[in-house]
Amino acid sequence: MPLEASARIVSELTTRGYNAEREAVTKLAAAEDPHAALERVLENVPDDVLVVRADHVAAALPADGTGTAARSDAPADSESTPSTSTGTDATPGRESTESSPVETEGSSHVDRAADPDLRSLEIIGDMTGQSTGTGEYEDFVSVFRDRLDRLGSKLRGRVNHRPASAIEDMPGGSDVAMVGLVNDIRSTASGHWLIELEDATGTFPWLVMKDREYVDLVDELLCDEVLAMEGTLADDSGIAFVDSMYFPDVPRTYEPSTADRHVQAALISDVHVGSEEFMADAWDRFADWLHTDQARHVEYLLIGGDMVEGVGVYPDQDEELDIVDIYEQYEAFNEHLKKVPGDLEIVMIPGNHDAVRLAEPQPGFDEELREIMSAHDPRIVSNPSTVTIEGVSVLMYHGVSLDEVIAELPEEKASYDDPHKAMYQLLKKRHVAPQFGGHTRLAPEEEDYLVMEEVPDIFHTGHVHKLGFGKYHNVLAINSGCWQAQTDFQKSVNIDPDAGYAPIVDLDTLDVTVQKFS
Ligand code: D5M
Ligand code: FE
Ligand code: ZN
Repeated sequence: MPLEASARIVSELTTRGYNAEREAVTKLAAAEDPHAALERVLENVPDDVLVVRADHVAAALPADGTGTAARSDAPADSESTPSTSTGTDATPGRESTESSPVETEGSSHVDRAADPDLRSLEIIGDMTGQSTGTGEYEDFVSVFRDRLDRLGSKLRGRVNHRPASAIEDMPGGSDVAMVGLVNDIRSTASGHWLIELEDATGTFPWLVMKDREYVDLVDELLCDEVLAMEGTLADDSGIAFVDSMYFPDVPRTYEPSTADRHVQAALISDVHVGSEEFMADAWDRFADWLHTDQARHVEYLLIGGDMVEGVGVYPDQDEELDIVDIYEQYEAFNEHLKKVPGDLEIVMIPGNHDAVRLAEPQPGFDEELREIMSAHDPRIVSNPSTVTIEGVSVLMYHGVSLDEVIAELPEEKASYDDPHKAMYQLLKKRHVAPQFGGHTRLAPEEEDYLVMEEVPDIFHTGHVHKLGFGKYHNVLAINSGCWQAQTDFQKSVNIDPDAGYAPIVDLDTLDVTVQKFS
């Protein structure tokens, strides 16, 4: 069956508000005149049907599948073609559809390769509705204390650490170690590096000599990340010379979990509906493809934020808006979401263009927006959240901190062209947004939801509108591109977005294939 014909059929059906069984599409594509056949089938399906089934096609077309013949032979009045009642006679070999009562868009699971009962989906770390922060100074103290406690516990067993306040009382020349938050990074007049570490007792300065191997690591440091340093105390005990640095990191031997059947997930982000640059055609091709045989193993769709373009996100953004009302943008997004198969499990987090608070963690959309985006009943959770699908944990984070990592680190360690390498840095720091105060805004909560307490099997981000993926200590990092063509701003700063791609992950092997729709 030519894929193109079925894609066209699916597209035609979805624009008219129908989903279809794969077998129905196959039958239509095989008709002599698929377009005419489709018209005839739609004339014949009962009004309440949202999913076109193979038996609807069989009943409306003659058994030899020639759509044109059926049309020319058929009476113009198609109200009640006698043979439409069961369909079983005209569809040899087809399983009975006795257990399909009134259909809804969500019931088109027959499209997929496997039984939906095999699916499993669990959310961890969704802070929607859990926000306790008041934005007061004390909240900042508690969130950083929690960060230090939790990431520090991953380091304390590895070094013989002392609190900052105790180090200055130790004799000069002692071996010493400390676990702390990076408070300040400065270069000295002589080209060395001075790094101030902070813990619950105070701060202590650590010096990295310019000729040491660790100078290279200093390039990677961000303020507010947690690490351990080991070294030798100066004679006056006022500073320590760094011999070793330790990061919370992902163990090199990490073994990710995989699904025990062949099942796939599509990981996307940055749809930006409402922008003049939203690529509706590419989206439609993606949605159509999801209905085809090639996509029959794709059972999960993860959307990593920036569903819509939003309003007032950046200066002069309104000049490129196609839809100016934020609610209308979400309504349009929902219309586009409707085009994907109704039997996908969809998980969505917000991004910086979405109508939730900008500071991270961002709670999932409010009730009003959930109501609007209800096509296919998506799971709506906070940014970040971890979703475990078929045993594979996926840490979903929109990715605003990637701008920060890319700006601060040398090109070879983090760049827009290799966004996954910037993600490796976040995995190494075990925190999705270590540095506070620049691009990344932090809403202080009692606990630091941005810490990667557990190692994810897959780390999924978006935001920088570049596609890139790779493995870091066996963790699959994917940054998922976008569905928005280059904006004026992006042109002015030379960001060339990867728009209209969908990375597809095999959950049983963690292999990635990229489907292109632009
Ligand atoms: O972000 C898309 C990418 O473009 C991300 O790397 C930020 C950057 N960007 C886009 N517009 C601006 C403005 N006006 N200032 C700074 N950085 C920008 P997105 O979240 O999709 O806009
Ligand atoms: Fe975006
Ligand atoms: Zn973004």
